[in-house]
Amino acid sequence: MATSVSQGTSVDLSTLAAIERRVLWLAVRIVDYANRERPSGDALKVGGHQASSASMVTLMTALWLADLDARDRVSVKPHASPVMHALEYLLGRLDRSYLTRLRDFGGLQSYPSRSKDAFPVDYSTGSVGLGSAAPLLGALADRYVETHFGASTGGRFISLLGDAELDEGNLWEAVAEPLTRGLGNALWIVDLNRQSLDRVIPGIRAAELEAHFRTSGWDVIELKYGRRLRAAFAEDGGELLRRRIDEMPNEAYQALYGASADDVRGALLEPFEGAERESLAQLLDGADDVVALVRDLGGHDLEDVLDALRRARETADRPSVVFAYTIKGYGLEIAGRPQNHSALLTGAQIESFRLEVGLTPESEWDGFAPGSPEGELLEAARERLDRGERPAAATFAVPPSLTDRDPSAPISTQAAFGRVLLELSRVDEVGERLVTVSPDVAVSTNLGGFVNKAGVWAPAQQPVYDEMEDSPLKWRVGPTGQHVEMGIAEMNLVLLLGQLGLTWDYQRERLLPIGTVYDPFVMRALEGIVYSTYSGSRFVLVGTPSGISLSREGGAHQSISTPGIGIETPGLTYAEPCYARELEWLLLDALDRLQREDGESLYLRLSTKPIDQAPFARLVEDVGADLVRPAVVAGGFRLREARPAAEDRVVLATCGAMVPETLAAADALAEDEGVEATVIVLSSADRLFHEWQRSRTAPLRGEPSAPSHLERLVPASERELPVVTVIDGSSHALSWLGSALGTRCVPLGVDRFGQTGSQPEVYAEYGIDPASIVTAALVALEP
Ligand SMILES: Cc1ncc(C[n+]2csc(CCOP(=O)(O)OP(=O)(O)O)c2C)c(N)n1
Ligand SMILES: [Mg+2]
Repeated sequence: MATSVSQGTSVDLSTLAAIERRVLWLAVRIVDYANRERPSGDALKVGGHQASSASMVTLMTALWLADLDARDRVSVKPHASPVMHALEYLLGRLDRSYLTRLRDFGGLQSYPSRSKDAFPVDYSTGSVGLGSAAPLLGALADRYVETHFGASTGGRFISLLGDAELDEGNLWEAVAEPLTRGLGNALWIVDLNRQSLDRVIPGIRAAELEAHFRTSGWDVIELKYGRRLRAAFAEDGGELLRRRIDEMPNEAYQALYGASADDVRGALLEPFEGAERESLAQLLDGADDVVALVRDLGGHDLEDVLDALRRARETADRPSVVFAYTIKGYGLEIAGRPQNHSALLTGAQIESFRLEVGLTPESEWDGFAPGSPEGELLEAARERLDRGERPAAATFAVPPSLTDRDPSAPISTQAAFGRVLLELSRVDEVGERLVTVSPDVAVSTNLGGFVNKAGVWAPAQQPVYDEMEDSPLKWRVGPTGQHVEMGIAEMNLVLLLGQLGLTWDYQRERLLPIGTVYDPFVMRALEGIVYSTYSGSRFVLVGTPSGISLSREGGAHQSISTPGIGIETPGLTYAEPCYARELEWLLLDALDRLQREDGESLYLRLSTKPIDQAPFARLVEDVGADLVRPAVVAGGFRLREARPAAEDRVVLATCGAMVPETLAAADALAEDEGVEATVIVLSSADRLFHEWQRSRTAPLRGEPSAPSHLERLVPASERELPVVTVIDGSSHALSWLGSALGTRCVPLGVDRFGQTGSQPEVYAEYGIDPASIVTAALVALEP
């Protein structure tokens, strides 16, 4: 019996093939049961992907059972999740009860999910391109923790992706990033079935795609023809057959599926004439089954797949990609059909498939008996894949504060961030866990000081080039560096940040990752941010500079909707401080929170506008840091008090760069209009809102509702007062405050694209200058 040596042990191929068949059955049946048998509870279709799963069954069976070990981490293309469920079940790592619970509430997730699935999933996938790029950046994060703490997983970071997924540009950004070159611990396997969701992919793109990888230094392994085709190529006329198949557009090749033997023969012979035609005709006439011959693809040949995996394993100096030619719907009636992406087998087709695999309605969910050849192969794989007990990553105590002084000169939040980071780098333990990442904007986002001190990271020491001599930047580049300098692609930045924020899980070594990006480009990176937080990653993202306060940079660089994004993204708290110490407290608190089991990430929205620190220093002096600090961290503090006796009173609520304008408006209201204003600063509108919202909705969850910070921030005596909200961003972000306080609210902010000008000019144009705030307060006061 044929065997293949893998992982130092030989795998019996016929046993592996028997399991492969069962995996196909189970994956298909898992989707089938969810759609045809389980009561759905609503009128919507349940869905699931039998054809996309079938396409990967050979690849995944070979990978799981004869190649992977406990150190490897794998990302599975979203539509092949049932294959993973079938394998995990056969390995005894997923309870049988889950097989009938695909897409059920509390059951198996539609697409692999780290946070929601009932069994350990290495990588979440779903949005094509992200889950498959993430492991490449995970391989990079692994190198980082290896060079710093000797904490590599020791394994590989593997992506299993669809061929149409390669349309997603972010994958190519990740491949092109110089830091991902040479990562021998990365492997991609492309399920090349020539079909996307809607159609057969036009043309023959594989050669072009493979060339892109080669140019970027990858080892490209092609698994194109199965052994029957290869044998046919070696015969007389075989070269013609190869040429014909190679040159045939995908649409024409795909049309051969489901065609009769005569039609297949006709299509293959079509371009040839004379002697060539005769030679190929002879070859085809001699073949036992032309239909099976043209379908003989490498991605469904277990032995070839194992050979390819072995070669990839041996390539340690650069990433590998396997182009595995497959058939979408392999082994099923829907194989290769153009519209099969969401097609489901009929009840009759399921019945005959069940018979074909030798199962009955009673035995259809069974695994293999212990002691059977299949059972033994599975047991060996289970042992190899067992990660055992892994200690939790250590946590690091963050100091309560770094300074007890406010800066005497005006300073922007962005500059203050740079200083705080530099001071943090000197703190024991915490300092060495810091890692910063920036997409070519380290200097312009004030990481320069930190980078000068901590150095730039590279896996090996780099020479210092002479031209750097006159530069204020003294960047040492080597394995002890703590700043990862990337190319401009913002998606790479946030995906790497996401992976650095998961080393507590993958390598059980905790990092405190901080990424900086120009705030408007948070939107370019947005899906990667969501991907990372959905994956349970913990990091600090700094968007700076932000808003129209970046006056001279004009509309293309002035962010508007990022506060709303921050408020609305789960797992990420948005904070927009104004003062240096406010920023320091928020950041220190975040570094503590991101280490907690139920922790979260922080998104800091900063600015380059120099801010006079005196109002905050006075507040701390008057009230005491021990009272101001918890309020800052809870999302808001009172900066200026209205005289309670005044007849006309308003509440002005603001944050970040708008605090000075709001204070000026409060003074003008008092002096010119006889109106007294309380100024509250929303250090984190996100935290303030969500805590208030949770307290309001507590009874829905059967919990008692405790007062929220908002009620402390605006006591009952002020709650009826009209409120004006002011933000350098979409006015909508703070406008909820009116309804939260149950009062009239005039929200000010930036609701049109920005433009170039001086700060006072643009503030006036967009209605967030002191005069506009005064007018808004008077409007709010009107009965
Ligand atoms: C970003 C994103 N866009 C669109 C989709 C919807 N979608 C899911 S699968 C798919 C096509 C998949 O084709 P391919 O990658 O070749 O996988 P196959 O099913 O052929 O294995 C599309 C467009 C998605 N999941 N994510
Ligand atoms: Mg495809």
